[in-house]
Amino acid sequence: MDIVVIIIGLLGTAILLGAALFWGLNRKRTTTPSPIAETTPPKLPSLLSQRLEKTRGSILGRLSQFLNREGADGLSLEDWNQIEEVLLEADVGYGTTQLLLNTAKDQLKTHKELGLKEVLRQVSENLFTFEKDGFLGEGVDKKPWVISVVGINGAGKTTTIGKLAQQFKASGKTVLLGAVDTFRAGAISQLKVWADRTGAQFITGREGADPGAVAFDSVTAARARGVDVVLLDTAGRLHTKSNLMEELKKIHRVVKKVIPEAPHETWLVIDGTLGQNSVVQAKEFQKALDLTGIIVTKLDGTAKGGAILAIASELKLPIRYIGVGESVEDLTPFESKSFIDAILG
Ligand SMILES: Nc1nc2c(ncn2[C@@H]2O[C@H](COP(=O)(O)OP(=O)(O)OP(=O)(O)O)[C@@H](O)[C@H]2O)c(=O)[nH]1
Ligand SMILES: [Mg+2]
Repeated sequence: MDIVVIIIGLLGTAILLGAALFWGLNRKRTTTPSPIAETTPPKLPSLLSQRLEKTRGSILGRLSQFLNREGADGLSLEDWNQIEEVLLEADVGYGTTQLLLNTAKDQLKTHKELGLKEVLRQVSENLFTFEKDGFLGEGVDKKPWVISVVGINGAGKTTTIGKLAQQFKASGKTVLLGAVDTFRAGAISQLKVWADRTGAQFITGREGADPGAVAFDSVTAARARGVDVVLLDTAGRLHTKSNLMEELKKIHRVVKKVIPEAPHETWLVIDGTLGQNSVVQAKEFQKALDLTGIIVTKLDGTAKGGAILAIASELKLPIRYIGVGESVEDLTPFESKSFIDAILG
């Protein structure tokens, strides 16, 4: 009997305590909202700004004291020299820096109400106006749409192809990856991993097989199977090795035997950490091949992202995508406005 009374007593106490706790918590939540919930959350920099943090630091971080100055009188000769130094150190390149600064000075003279930031933003954006930004989905009406991906060793070609395959698949396209790099040990299996991961079809030859033959087989198979997009992963090569550049031309000639207007796109992948040095290489590729676009990778780990301005203005080619990390989603169609916003704030 005593035990029953004790148990009932304990249960009663527990219920009362529980109710009090519940009421207390609820009251706290409903009647006294926390000050954090009432204030607007701090504005986070966009994901792109975060990924471009180092370049942002090297440009915005060092230019911020000048960016709000208005009109030509707002900046002294010494200021302009400092601005020039910042742009050169951010790998914008000598010619492009002069072009930007001269145009900016002219603009500030005629538009006294404008600040340096707006002017730099406008003149930078004008460097990118020769063709539509980005690529995904655009023009892919020919089947198969053949994209040849070229560039120096380690630029990020194979990884970029994997990311592209994922994005094309996600937009409902069928994809075939052609492992034309039969030269480097491990290159075929590296691409095969991406094919398996993304569910793309895969064509290759033996290690050391003729790259032209693999390109031929890839495009022929894609046409026979009604595949939407073919991505050809070519072997990395130095722009100075003329025999290897000839090999690329040969690959393209062979592809034309199957589809005369292919490759529809030839994208040069540039390692963004090389900064200004990449412009010379890119020009050599441009001399040898009909490049239709540029992809700049590894912008997440470098302060040299300003080189994109030099690449765009000197090569006069559209930047199709930028790589801002190693995982599949870290390839984004290039959009000049967002890029400039991300580095100029
Ligand atoms: N951080 C970062 N790393 C990248 C990016 N793109 C590629 N990488 C890395 O760069 C390295 C080289 O990439 P690959 O795709 O093998 O380069 P590749 O041009 O195919 O190289 P080769 O076939 O030897 O000519 C790998 O470790 C990639 O993970 C990027 O946007 N950001
Ligand atoms: Mg590769």
